Amino acid sequence: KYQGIIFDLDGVICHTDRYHYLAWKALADRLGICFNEKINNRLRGVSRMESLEIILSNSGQIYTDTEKDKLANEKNENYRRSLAQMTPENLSPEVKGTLDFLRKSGCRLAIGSSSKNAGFILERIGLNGYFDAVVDGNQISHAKPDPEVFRCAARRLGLAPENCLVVEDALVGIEAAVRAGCDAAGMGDARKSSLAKYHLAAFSELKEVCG
Ligand code: B16
Ligand code: MG
Repeated sequence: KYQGIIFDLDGVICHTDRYHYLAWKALADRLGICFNEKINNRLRGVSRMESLEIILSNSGQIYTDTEKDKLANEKNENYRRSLAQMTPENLSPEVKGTLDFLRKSGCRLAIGSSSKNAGFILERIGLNGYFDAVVDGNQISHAKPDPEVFRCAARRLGLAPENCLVVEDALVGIEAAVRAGCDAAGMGDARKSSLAKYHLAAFSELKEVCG
């Protein structure tokens, strides 16, 4: 049984991954760069600037650092307009019910996200102050697949990584979890990961894994 569960945010707790996709798509369309769902899967868990680099690598053009900063800001402003419209209704009863169940069964719960908008998202969906620890893109210097975010989350829970399960939708996130010394459960795109110990078809399956 795991003493701690560390959740990725975008694509696991809520579907902000869709808003990331739409905001990057709007930017890519404006610049005339090819962008689709398949390329989008490579952005999961990856930092904002690294995501931009992946998109621009299909442009055949060179952009200066100042131009890149502007483009990343344009995308982030668009993305935050979507986030601002979120409400606690955007947190599914399945996810909330499962989190409450896991907490009642004695698990400590944390967020381990690459996003610098994690605090804003948690506030929008009514989970501000819910988790025992929140580690996000503002507190780490190396994004997934680096293990930093999950090592830090386990430490903040006061637990050894081997007593923690990480729940992820990104292949790089599963890699980060395993490198941190945690077990990993893959959802969505990360369900196909051979590094994941569990492959979840639904979030509520965590009740069987951890209950
Ligand atoms: P931001 P996660 C990640 O969050 C997203 O999966 C990834 O697509 C995004 O580029 C990254 O956060 C940075 O997000 O631009 O909001 O700082 O999945 O690790 O919770
Ligand atoms: Mg994710």
